[in-house]
Amino acid sequence: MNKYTFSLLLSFIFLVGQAQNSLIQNVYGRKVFSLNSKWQIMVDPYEQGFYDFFHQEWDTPDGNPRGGFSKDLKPTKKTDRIEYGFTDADRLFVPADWNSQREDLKWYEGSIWYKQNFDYTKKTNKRLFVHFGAANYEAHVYLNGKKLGSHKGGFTPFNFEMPDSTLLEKNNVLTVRVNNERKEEAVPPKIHGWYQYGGITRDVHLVEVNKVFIKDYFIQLKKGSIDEVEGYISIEGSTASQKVELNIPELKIAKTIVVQNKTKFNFKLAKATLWSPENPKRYDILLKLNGTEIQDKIGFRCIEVKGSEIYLNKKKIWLKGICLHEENPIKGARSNSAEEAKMFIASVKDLKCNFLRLAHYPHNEYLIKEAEEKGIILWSEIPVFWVMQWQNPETYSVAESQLEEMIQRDKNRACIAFWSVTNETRDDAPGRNIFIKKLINKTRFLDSTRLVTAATFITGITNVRYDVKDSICANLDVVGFNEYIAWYDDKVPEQVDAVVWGNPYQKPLIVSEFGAEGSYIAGADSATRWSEEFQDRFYKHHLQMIANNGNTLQGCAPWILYDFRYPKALNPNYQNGWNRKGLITEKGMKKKAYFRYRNFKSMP
Ligand code: GCB
Repeated sequence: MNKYTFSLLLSFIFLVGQAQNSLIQNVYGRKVFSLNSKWQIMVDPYEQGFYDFFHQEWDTPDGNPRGGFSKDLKPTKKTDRIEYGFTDADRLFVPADWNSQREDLKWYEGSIWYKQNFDYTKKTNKRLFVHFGAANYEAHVYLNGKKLGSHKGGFTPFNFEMPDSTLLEKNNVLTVRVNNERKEEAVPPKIHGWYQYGGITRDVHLVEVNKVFIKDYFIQLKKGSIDEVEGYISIEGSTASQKVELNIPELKIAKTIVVQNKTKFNFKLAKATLWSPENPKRYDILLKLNGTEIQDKIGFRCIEVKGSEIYLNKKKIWLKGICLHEENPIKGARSNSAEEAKMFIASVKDLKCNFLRLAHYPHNEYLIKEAEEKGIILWSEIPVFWVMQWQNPETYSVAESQLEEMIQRDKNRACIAFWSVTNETRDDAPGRNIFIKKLINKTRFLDSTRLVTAATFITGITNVRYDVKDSICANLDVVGFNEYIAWYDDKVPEQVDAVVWGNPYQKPLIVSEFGAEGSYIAGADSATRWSEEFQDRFYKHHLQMIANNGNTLQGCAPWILYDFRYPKALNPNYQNGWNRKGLITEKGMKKKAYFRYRNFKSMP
């Protein structure tokens, strides 16, 4: 047995032992109790909470750990020796990264244990789940000392059922070990392009559902159609058929759909206003089973490729975009709130963009919903990034589960037009193409209505004519490429004007990144690298090049809206830990290139 077969076997045993419960669709539209607040914590760099003295996990296959911090033991007699304890003095906000909450945790990469107590009145006809919007990177979750499950991947949701047999009426103890160590085999890998914020970074909810409940649903226009809805509903808790009522009051649509396990349906939409950046119309949707209602707001739109062009609602569209990390630059912290989402989307609108590339991982739901409401088309991606362990089955399985969770969460959002499977990975790395092509196929299997894309890797050119070349392009619907001509090579911005992009795959091409660093430097001119003036000059020529190639290129998303924390940015004069390719500084100041890009008109 080689190393990888062995690790496949191990991951299989692991998955069987602690399967994550499949995701509940749209928790925000259901009956939930928020667990957002300050949680007690223990910083555990030596992993005492998870391993015993001989480095064996305290966890056991039957879900009943032999010891460790999940037990939350307290001394009861003066002879007791317990070398740990949660206290009120040590607390952190949830949701939030830990790095920005305490100076001593700024660079911490390891484990922190979280604890929260809650009361819950048990009801015979109900089931209770705990749902995490995200925890970076690996989370192990326990209720009253029993293991509920674990999850890998820092940007996608997961939930576990809390069984009646483990739940108490008073003082339930929920403990979570979150570990954010960077690892070669992880997704993203050890060296990636952003700050490794750790912690429970998105909302935590208790979700109460009926014994028999609607677990999942998909309601979107059928691929290529502007008036036919095609979808499915799936029920959990019974194999008998159930009557689900589906209502779209504004369109006077009231259907009763008989659902058994997972049932597909379709119906025509008469006279619906389609969702678009100009008119981001959404309809209230109600789904009801046995008197319990789920609420959603859904937009209907059709996104397609014809030849090498992109069409929205049967009309050709050009995507003027920008890239964004999920970071509040002003706080230097992960963002996860409706207010921050409003701030980001307001900047995107002010730049006169209709498109946003969410780099380099799925962003929080507040952002997606704000984009949906304000009419911004999104590109959402998984962190399959740079140098990965392409031949490690566990790495593939974590990438695929993040893809599934991303699509599962956002598949009813009209604003999402693109699922992206990778950013800047090498065509010639052994195993890479098999890995990526499997992800592309999986994406199409999970959602046939959207376009599959990727940001391919181009650092510079040798002459003025350039053809995007990457073996995965043949499998994509839309080809993204990142280019940094005149930043990461020895060209000067003026040489960019003459660049001509070829299109060997005859598919829509999007410049998914271009950018240069720009800081305020007193007395600098446009020849001064690192200066705002240089960045503006760089934009001038890249925008000219894009305009010259307007028929070949179907959109662009410059890198990036805000300066962001970047551990690779070690230039002591201009960077100091910040990637300065933003159009807005971390203090909120707009740079010169911001205004130039704002004035750039989308192509016809
Ligand atoms: C890239 C990466 C992005 C980096 C950027 C840079 O190509 O996709 O994550 O931040 O370059 O600043 O070099």
